[in-house]
Amino acid sequence: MKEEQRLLLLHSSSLFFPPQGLSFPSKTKRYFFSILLLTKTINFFILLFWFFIGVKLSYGTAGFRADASILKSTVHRVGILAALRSLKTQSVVGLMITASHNKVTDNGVKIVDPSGGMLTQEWEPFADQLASAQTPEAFLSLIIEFVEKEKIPLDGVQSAEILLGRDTRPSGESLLEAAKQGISSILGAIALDLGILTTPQLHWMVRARNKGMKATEPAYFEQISSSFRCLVDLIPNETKSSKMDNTVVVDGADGVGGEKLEVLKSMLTSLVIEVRNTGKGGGLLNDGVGADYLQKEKVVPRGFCSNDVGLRCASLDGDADRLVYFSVPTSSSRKIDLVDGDKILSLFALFIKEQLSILTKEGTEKLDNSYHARLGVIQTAYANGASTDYLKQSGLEVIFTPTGVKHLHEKAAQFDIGIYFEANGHGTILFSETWLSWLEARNNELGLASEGSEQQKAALRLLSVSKLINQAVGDALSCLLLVEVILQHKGWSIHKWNELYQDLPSRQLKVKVVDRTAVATTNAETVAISPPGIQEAIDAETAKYPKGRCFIRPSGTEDVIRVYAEASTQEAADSLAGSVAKIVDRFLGFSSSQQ
Ligand code: NG1
Ligand code: ZN
Repeated sequence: MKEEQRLLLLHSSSLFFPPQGLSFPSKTKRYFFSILLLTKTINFFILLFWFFIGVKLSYGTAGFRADASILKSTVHRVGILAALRSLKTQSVVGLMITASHNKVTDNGVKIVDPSGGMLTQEWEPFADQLASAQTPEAFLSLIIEFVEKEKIPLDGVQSAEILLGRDTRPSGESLLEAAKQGISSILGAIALDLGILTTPQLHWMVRARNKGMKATEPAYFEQISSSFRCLVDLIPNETKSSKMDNTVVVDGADGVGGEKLEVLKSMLTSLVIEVRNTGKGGGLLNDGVGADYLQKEKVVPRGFCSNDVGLRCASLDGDADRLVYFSVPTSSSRKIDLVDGDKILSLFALFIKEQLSILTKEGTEKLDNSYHARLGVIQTAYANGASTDYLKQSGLEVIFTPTGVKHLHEKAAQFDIGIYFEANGHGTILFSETWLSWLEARNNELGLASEGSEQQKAALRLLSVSKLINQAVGDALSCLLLVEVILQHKGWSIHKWNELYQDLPSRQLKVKVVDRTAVATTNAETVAISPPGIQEAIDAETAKYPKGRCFIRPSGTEDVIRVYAEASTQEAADSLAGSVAKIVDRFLGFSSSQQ
């Protein structure tokens, strides 16, 4: 490494030293610490302080997340990491500042890989090491070692480019500055600040840039609105004429999604979108609103009321990568009928399967029907058991992966068409390049042989879906448009859709424990292999409940153990989750469990 580069890194990291968790609220403390910095015992004190604070960040399910006040140094380091990733891959990467559905005082940072997906898992351990380096020198030697091991061209000759985005959190601006400083401490690295974006927009833009496509916000809106309009044009005449309500009311969670949806809605035909909780009315982000709140609490969000009984409503999370639907069944209760990610998945899977079978039906002579797309559906253990049964009964191949988009996405990419969703509403449909090329060719053939035929319409619909739906990551805005157009295509109300199957009652709890890493799991996180004996205790409890299913796992985004339980009645699911939370407490915890 060049001396100039070494000094730049050392200087830049010193500015953000000490590391996360050690932010100083007052000038006095800062002064006190600069004295400490001069002593030879610094490492000892820092470690001691660090130890007592007990904050250990890990890259987790979705990057680093914590209270925003302790994140500056971490974000600065992730800026450096993003620049290294760009140099290594010789491609554009992204850096997003968001804590998604978490409370407004939290924030987070994650890297978007050149493909538009999450940072490669191979780099996660290095991210963890960087985040917990205790001195600028230790930090620098970690980088030197890693750069050598990965053969990263860190000579200032190669250039690196990082696209930056953030959600609407007030802490976002200063954290973004820290990221920029991190990036600028790598010679040849350039940061391009794209301002406030939804997380999926940034993923989309990184992917587009690396494919040589236009990677601007207008290009994003143009692609999803035009493919939506194509799908609307392809709605069968029988259902077009049905008296379906084409209005959807959307809860924007007082985050970035609402304001982006306001732009998008003006570019659509045949759909009226009313956005509430846009973030402009002074409402607090994710507070009593948003997809995560609805999925967990199953009650009417702020801004909705008894006048909304029967309407088709949807809700985004704070950075618009999750989507759930709901309706208010009666004016006398705050309860909602939730249509979660599993049901969005089911709707998408039905539609895709239907179009595939039209496309490949026998009868059109001299055309190549031979490519039968392999369609896969990917879920996690949090998927409602009733959804899995329904999908399997519908003849679909269902696969389970551990929690976290990176796992689901990776699995889905192994199919010609892979549909993945988390119950919380995060998901998308991936189309393989090979299959899309075949589809393009098939569409051309059909155009010549039987233009306007049902088969060609099916090909066009599938091509439009592949453009509408975000190929990089789950995207609430594009999923919303796809749900809406499929409902119009089928002439279904939200109630008809919700009746596809009935959810098994479930309950999710979180339990604070001394050390959540003490729980290790296997089998797509459904079996705990440590601490010893805990799984046996959980099994014994679960066996007491008809249709009982229960598992525990450490959260990747919060310092808790999550407990998930299903059973034949809500009381039973609540009771099973409660008993297992107590087991977790007994094996690992202090004594407190909360939802
Ligand atoms: P953790 O905190 O690891 O459970 C949560 C969600 C994930 C995913 C990430 C990223 C649940 C049970 N877990 O992860 O599905 O969305 O956040 O935001 O919903
Ligand atoms: Zn999110």
